[in-house]
Amino acid sequence: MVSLTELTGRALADISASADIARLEEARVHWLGKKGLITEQLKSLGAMPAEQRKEAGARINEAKEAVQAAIDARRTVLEAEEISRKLAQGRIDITLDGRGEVPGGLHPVTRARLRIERLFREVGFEVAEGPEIEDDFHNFSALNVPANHPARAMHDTFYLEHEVEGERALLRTHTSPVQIRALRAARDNLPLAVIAPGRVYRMDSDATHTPMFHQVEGLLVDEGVSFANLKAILHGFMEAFFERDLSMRLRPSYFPFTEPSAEVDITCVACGGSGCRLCKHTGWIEVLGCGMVHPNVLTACEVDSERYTAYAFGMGIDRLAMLRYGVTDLRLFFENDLRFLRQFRGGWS
Ligand code: 2NM
Repeated sequence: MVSLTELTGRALADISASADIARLEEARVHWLGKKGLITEQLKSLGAMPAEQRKEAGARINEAKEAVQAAIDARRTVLEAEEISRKLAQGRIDITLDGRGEVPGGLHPVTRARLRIERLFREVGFEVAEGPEIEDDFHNFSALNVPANHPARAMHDTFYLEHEVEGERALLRTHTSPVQIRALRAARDNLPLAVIAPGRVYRMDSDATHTPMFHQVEGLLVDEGVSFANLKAILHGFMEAFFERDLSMRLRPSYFPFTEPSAEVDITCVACGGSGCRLCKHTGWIEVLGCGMVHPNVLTACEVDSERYTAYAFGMGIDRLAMLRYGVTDLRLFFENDLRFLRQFRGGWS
C-alpha cells in the first residue's frame, strides 16, 4: 500500500506537470474528486482503531489542503500563460467594445422625494431632517395628541426597549417631530417654511400599507397665514408634481394637531376625472391631509399663537410615486426586484 506522503508527492508532481487548464482539472478530479485517490484515503479511517483515527484524519486533511493549494497556484499560472499566449497570437481583440456596465438609477421613491423637495425649495421652503427614533414629546405630546389617543396605543406605534430622558423611545409615526424640532429652534426667528421628508413607521401591513413608509410634511408659520394660502400652495404643488392641470377639493377631517383640518383630493391622474378603477369611479383620488396648526402645537413650541398662525400638511411619498409612475402595487417598491427597478433608470425625477 502506498503511503499518504508518497500519494501527496505524486499528486503535486502531477499538478506541476499539467500543461493546460483542462489537464489540471483532470488532475483535480483524479486526486481530490469524489472518488479521487486522496479522498479515498478517508475511507480507510473506518477500519482504524479509534485512537489513531483522529491523527490520521488530520493528516489526510492536511494533504488535501496542500494539494488544493497547489492546484490553485498552478491554475493562476496557467491562466496568466494563456492570456500571454493569446496576446502574442493577437487573438485578444483589444479594440472590441466592453460588455459595458449599465449605470444604476435612483429608486422611484427617491426620485419622487427629490422631485417634491425641489418643487418646495423653488417656493422658499427649507428641507429638514431628524431622528427616526423619537420620544413621546416630539412625536405626540407637542402635537396635541392626547394621552389616551389610539395612535399612541401599542397597536399602531413601534415602541423600543430603551428610554430617552426617562421616556420610552419609539419609531416616529410621522415626520411631524422634525417640524416640532424645527419650529422650537426657529421660534425667535420666524417666519419659518419647512418640509420634512423621511421614513415613518406604523404597525400596519397589507396590500396598501407597509410597516415602514415615506412621508413628507410641510409647515409654514408667519403672521397672517391663512387657509387660502394653504389651498394655493397645495394646488400649485400638485399641478407641478403631476405636470398637468388638476382640480382639487377639500373635505373636512380631523387631526389633533390642526384645526380646521381637511383631506385633499385631486382629479384622478389615471382617468382625468372620468372614473376608473383607481378612483373607484369617483373621478377623485385622495392625496394628502392638512390644516391650520392647532394653537396648542404653537404653544408647545413656545411660539405666540396670538401673533402667529401656521398651516401644515402631510402626504405619502410612496403613494405619490405610485400615482406619478403608474405603479399599481405598493409592495413593488420594497421587493427590490431589479426587473422592476431597471424601468426607472436614467433621469432623476
Ligand atoms: C398631516 C395633516 C395635517 C402636520 C402638522 C405638523 C406640525 F408639526 F407642524 F404640527 N406637521 N404636519 C400635519 C397636519 C400633517 O398629515 C396628514
